[in-house]
Amino acid sequence: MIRKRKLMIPGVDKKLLVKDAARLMPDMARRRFIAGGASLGALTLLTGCDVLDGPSAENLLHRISKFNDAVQAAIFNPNALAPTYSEADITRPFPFNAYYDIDDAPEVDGSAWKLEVRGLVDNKRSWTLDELYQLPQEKQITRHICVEGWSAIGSWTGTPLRHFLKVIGADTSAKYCWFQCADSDGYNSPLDMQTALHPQTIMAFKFADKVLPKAYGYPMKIRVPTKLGFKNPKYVVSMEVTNDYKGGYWEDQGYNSFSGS
Ligand SMILES: Nc1nc2c(c(=O)[nH]1)N[C@H]1C(S)=C(S)[C@@H](COP(=O)(O)O)O[C@H]1N2
Ligand SMILES: [Mo]
Repeated sequence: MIRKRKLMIPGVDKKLLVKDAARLMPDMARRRFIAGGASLGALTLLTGCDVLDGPSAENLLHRISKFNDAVQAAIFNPNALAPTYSEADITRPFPFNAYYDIDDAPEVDGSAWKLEVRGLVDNKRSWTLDELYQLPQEKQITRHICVEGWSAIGSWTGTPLRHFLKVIGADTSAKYCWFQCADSDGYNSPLDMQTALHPQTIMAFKFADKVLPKAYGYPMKIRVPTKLGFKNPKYVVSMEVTNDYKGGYWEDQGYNSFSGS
């Protein structure tokens, strides 16, 4: 039974919602939810419901109460595809988010920028933006989900990371791709290799069909629709293929590195 309670903004008790949701889950889903950090964002990933409004918070608990074996199989399949949307679903304006204000976002000079490639790869040379633009690109319209529980649908275009990993001769039996960003106080994030090889994980160069704007990570953002927003590094300057867990900006502050499906 779902207890009726006034949920979400205003007067939302996030902790209670997360607890209620976990209580309703079958064991397997609960384990995955906890492995993913048991956040509002993880709830959004699991259910597809945007948590930060009243009706959908109730809808979310209702959906969880109906989780069955098929849903569980999907949740536990690391190759499951994130849902895709139409142009009409795109959130406008798309939110900016970082640990600083938009005015303090890194100003990257695209003509001088190079993507450094390090670690367990055959070819460690750096890549200019023009060289990267020659690689095949795909467009996706997917939902970006922040760990705090907000989400927004956006359109990103870029090169599947698995294609790039092949081109550079990466050892895909390694555990992580670790990304470093241009932010002045640093930002980095490790991505598990299985997710790096996921067909929807892309090196995004465009947002809404235009060159990725400064706000959203110019010149390159790793777009990972199966993971929470903080696992989507913007302003990427280097990638290291490695077996070492090197931590990440939010991961080091207690956010779960798994944070996704
Ligand atoms: N370099 C860098 N990447 C980052 C962040 C950041 O502060 N710096 N914030 C992360 C978080 S928490 C979110 S929700 C998304 C926000 O992306 P957006 O500004 O395109 O909405 O970027 C992620 N990637
Ligand atoms: Mo986020």
